[in-house]
Amino acid sequence: MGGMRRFLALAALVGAILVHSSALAQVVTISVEDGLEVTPPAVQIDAGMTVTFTNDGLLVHNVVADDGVFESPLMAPGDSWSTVLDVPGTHAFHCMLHPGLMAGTITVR
Ligand SMILES: [Cu+2]
Repeated sequence: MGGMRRFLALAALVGAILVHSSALAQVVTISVEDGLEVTPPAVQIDAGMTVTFTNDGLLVHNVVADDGVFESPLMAPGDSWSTVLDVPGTHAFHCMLHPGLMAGTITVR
């Protein structure tokens, strides 16, 4: 009885770890910084993956897709914002506060 319960608890734990690690693999992080740059400037993802933008600078930034596929709120330093992208194509994006300076692309396969 006790052994079976332990086995089930262990199986649940292993399952939770597997689900967690596969979820992590579906996330791409893009760093937005005050050097008015985006790192990396171009990423490729599979449809349905999550893109997380982090503001690693000291100024407020945001990210807006030129084609309107996504638009983040303003991000204070240290903030991050995530979106799931499932529209295939290359989506250029920029920072509303620093147009022409901060830009990148996300290609969704
Ligand atoms: Cu900016």
